[in-house]
Amino acid sequence: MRVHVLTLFPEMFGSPLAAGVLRRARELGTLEVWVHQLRDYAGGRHLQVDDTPYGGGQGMVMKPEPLVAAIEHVAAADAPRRILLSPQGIAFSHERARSLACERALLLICGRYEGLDERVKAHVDEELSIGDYVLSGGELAALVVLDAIARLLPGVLGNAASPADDSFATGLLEHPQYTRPEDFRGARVPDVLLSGEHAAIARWRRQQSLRLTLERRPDLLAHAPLDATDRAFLRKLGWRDGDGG
Ligand code: 9D3
Repeated sequence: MRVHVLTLFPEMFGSPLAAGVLRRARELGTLEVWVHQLRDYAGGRHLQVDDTPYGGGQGMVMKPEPLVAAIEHVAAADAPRRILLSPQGIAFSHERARSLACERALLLICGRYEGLDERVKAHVDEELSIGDYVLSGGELAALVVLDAIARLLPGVLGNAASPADDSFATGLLEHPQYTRPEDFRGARVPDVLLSGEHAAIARWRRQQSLRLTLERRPDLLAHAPLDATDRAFLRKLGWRDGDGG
């Protein structure tokens, strides 16, 4: 997959792309990332990319000309899916990551200032937000989206950690994990995990997942694939089918 990024802060992408999964995906040749400086597409003596808002108000708005010139220049090469990171976007999700991982090329457009001229939106395919909090620009959101997609590309994780086992892939929060030592400052690893009884371990993990999801993210239970045993266990904990959306 080829991913283009359009930003006023290319330097924000250096370290994240040079470590971990993103580095690995690039080394494998599975992922190619091209970061473009938006200012290179600005005109005038001052290479201005922003201006005051029509109608008045606080802050600055990104001008349409540099953004659209950059989008058109980058998109001419390999017709990427054009994605604008924006607080007004649709909520990014693992499901969205999975479907974007099937694209041949993406263009991630990062805004700054109070936002961008509305007319730019006619030149993008979709708008994504990564959550209900205010960031100072789209760059960190683009990196979040890129990380979530890169780990789904074929061969990036290897067999050890299959993305199919991910939480949100199973629709539930993950069960707790333990490693050595058996006793850490008096806190012991649950006996069942030391028992070697694979069926009992699987049951315990499933129940922990269900318990944690009910406690923290009951909204997930509405869409999680639950069997009759799961439902019976959840009902014992006070869950009523239909709870939490
Ligand atoms: C003053 C009103 N704000 C809109 C909610 C202005 C504003 C805040 C933050 C305009 C742009 C930004 C910068 N944020 C992003 O570009 C962004 C973002 C975010 O702030 N939260 C979650 N996801 C995203 S994706 C891009």
